[in-house]
Formats: sequence, C-alpha cells, structure tokens
Amino acid sequence: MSKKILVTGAFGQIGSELVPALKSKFGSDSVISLGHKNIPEGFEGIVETADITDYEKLEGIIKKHEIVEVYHLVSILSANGEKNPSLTWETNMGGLLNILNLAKEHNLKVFWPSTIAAFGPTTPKDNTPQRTIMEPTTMYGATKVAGELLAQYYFNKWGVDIRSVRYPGVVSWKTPPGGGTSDYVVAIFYDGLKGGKYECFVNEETMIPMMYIDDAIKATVRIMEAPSDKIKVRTSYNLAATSFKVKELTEEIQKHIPIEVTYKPDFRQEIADSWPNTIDDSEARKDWGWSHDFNLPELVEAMIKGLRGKFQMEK
Ligand code: VAH
Repeated sequence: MSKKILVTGAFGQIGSELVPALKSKFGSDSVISLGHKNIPEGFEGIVETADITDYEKLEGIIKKHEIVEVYHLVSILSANGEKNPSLTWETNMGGLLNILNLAKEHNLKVFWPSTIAAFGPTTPKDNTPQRTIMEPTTMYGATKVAGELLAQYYFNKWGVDIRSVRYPGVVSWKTPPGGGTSDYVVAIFYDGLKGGKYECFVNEETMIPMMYIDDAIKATVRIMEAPSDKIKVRTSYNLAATSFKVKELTEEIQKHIPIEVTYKPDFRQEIADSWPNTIDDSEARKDWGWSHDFNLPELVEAMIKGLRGKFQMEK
C-alpha cells in the first residue's frame, strides 16, 4: 500500500509543480490535492476541498485517505497579505496550527515553507546567516517568523516531525504571477514574451534571492527524505540559489528576446527593500545535502522555453 500524501495549497505556484513531482515519485494515487477556491477545470487526480481553518473537515480528509505526510503550502503572500493583514494572520497561522495539531494527533510528517520574507530591514543583508535578527515588516513575514517558532515548539514538546525551508522568491512559468512581491520575476517573462515590454513595480537596482521552481521542488523533496536525525534546524533552513538585480535579469533575457523594461515602483518596493540580498544556506548543504542547479542563465532559458510552450498550447 503506497503512502498517502496530502498537499494543501495544491493549485498554487509551488503546489502545481510539487504535486506532479510527488505523483511521479510515489504514484498518482499517493497524492491527494487539497484546494479551496482555485481548483482548475479538468484537473486529473484525487482532489479534496476545504478551508484550511476548518479543523474538522481537514481531520475527516486525513482519516478518509489515511494520510501519513502533509506538504502544507497554503499561505497568503507578502503583497496580498498587506491588503488584508487580519485574513493573512488567520489563514497563515490558523492553517499551520491546524496542521500541527493534526500532525500531533495523527503522527503525520509535515513539510511547511517559510521564506526569506521572514527577515526584515534590521537583518544583515549580505550572506544572511541561519540564526539572526528577524523583524519583518509585513504581516506575511510576521506569520512566517511565528510559524517557525510554532513548528519548533511542536517538535520540541511533542516530537512532531515538521521540516521547513525558507524559500527565496520562486520563479516558475506554469502559474501566472500571484500575490507575491517577488512575482515581478515571473511577470517580466509573461509580458516580455507576450508584448515585448514590461512595466516593473520595483526599480532596476532591486536584488533579492531567487530560485527556479525545479530547485525549490528538489529542496522540498530532499528535506522530507532526509533521516530525522539529520534535521538539526526545526525552525526553518535558509535556502538559496541565485540573487540578481532586475537590470541583470533584463540583460540576460535580452540575450533571448527583445524586451523593453520601464520602472514604476509601488508599495512593493519597500517590501523588496526590506529583504536580504544574499543568503547563507551552508547549514542546509551540510545537514541534508542541499545543492542548487539553476543560476540566472539557466533560469532564464528554462522560463523562456517553458512559456513559449505554454503560450503555443494556449493558441
Ligand atoms: C512573496 N513569493 O513574494 C513570496 C516569497 C521571498 C518572496 O516569500 O511574497
């Protein structure tokens, strides 16, 4: 009997690529995709619908499918989070608390992503250490710092086997840009390929840690495969791949397609400026063998190839 895995937020940016990766690794019937209001038409697979703050509904799904592992991806991200901070707290913290209590009651193994948005303007910006000042200025960041401490508490007090990484800005083409600040890196490709120009909501000097989706999925699967005694950090591991300024990204894209980028910074500039430039992820590399594959050139090539295929199919 193959193990049963629940993915919450299964239809978001990470989930829409993690689900196929888990299916190919463990078999299609192993993966149960939990959505709420964003389940795509014609999705092929086992789907459940629930509000992440509904404990009873979630417990029913855990029992029905005999779930043993949960990848808990539901989160309201940084930009959308500032539009409704109280909903962000309720969703991000209420959801995580439900998953932690279910894990405690049903002996579940859990993955949950934190983010480099858990750092703030007082955090050392270059080669940000694993343990450092964490005073984020967004509600999203506050929920991630609180979530990291909650996860560590459940591990220390009840032995809940929850593992976590601090994702950088994740870059992918399968889902359109969402409610994140880092989504400018996705939007530049969408608009660039569609119309040859892009108006960027942060300035050309903006530089934050980024990661191509394949690396993010690789880290997610790898940390969950690691033996428990290798996981020395039970808040969340720093994770990094590459960092680049918007102007460097534009120059790299222009090697492949003509694109004109203009700049009109908005409220997201202040959010991006509060985050680190580069991250020290040496503990993840030491403890559970993390390594990344995509630097800026490879990321740009993969994004252009993927989107060309996607747009071709949509014609
Ligand atoms: C966001 N994509 O922009 C997320 C991420 C580091 C950024 O956490 O909110």
